[in-house]
Amino acid sequence: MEIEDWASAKTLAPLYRELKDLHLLEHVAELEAFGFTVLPPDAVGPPEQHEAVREALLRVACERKQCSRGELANVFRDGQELMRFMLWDDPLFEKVILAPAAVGLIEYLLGTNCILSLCDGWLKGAGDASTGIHCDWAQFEMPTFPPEPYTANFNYLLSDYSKEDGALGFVPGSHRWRRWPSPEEAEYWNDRCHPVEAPVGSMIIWGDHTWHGSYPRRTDGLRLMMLGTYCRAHMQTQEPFRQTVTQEALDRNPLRFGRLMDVHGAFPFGKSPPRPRSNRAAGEDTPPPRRRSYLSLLDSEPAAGKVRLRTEPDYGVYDAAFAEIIAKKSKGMKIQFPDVYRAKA
Ligand SMILES: O=C(O)CCC(=O)C(=O)O
Repeated sequence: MEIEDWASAKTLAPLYRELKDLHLLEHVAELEAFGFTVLPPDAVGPPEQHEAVREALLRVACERKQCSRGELANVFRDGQELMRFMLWDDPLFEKVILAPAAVGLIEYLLGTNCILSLCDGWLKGAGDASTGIHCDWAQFEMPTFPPEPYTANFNYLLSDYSKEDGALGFVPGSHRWRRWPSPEEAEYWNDRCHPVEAPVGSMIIWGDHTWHGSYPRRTDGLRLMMLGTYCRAHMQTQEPFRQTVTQEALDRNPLRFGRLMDVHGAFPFGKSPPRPRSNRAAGEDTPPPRRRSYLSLLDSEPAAGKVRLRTEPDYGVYDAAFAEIIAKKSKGMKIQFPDVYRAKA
């Protein structure tokens, strides 16, 4: 059928059309049915990209561990490490977190205004290290999950994955159970979960309801992976991208990157009425893209000034003059809450 811009479906309609054009609908169905899906390497990027990202990860790991390339396998023997906050360690990682197929599927799970929560490397050596069965739902005061995930991940495989290689494994269909595994269930599934066997360059995508863990690596060398976690736009991110992004990074990347960095996020409010976080506020002519508009997955044009760094107001100051203007404007007006049913084009 023809997917129109139905107001009720909001930005899901243009996203769906792009996912269809990119031949990704089968992955959407796998996410719905089983709670995870695997993108083949050619849907993620060319072989040179996989090789270059792998090299960058190894370079950063050597810098952080202060060791040579040849020593890394020993450093991680019988162990593993989630290397945190990698995004700014190599400009290549900016490309990774924008990978259209992965971000498209993640936007399907979290909404097209989702933001980046973390960007990490993961290295695991030969030996007994593994990850126990869990799910990534982290609203610990909400023990029964809503139908929708709040966060979603990609794992970008930078070495081949098999059970012997220490692959990630899933409990297919567990996302529908909408709860954490009990310790007994986690134990049960530890060596019964389905291992993802896939070549370097693949990306595994899943939402935070799906139970998963990993097998120990029984082959020599390192299992290498990059992990991206995205979250719903109202959430606190796990790593400080909004606080550390530079104007240069916003300029060299497409508009979607600024959204992923949450530079236009509305919160927090201070004492004064909130001012629109626009480029006009920064003294510029071009308005930024509206927070609710759809941004194409395929747009790769550098934003080049169209998105500006966030300017933080003095939260403790009450701007009486501005409050007066807002009060006058709204006299006799009904307070309008965002119309969640209308697509903002
Ligand atoms: O690969 C692993 O050991 C586990 C990965 C994982 O749990 C994750 O990326 O959330």
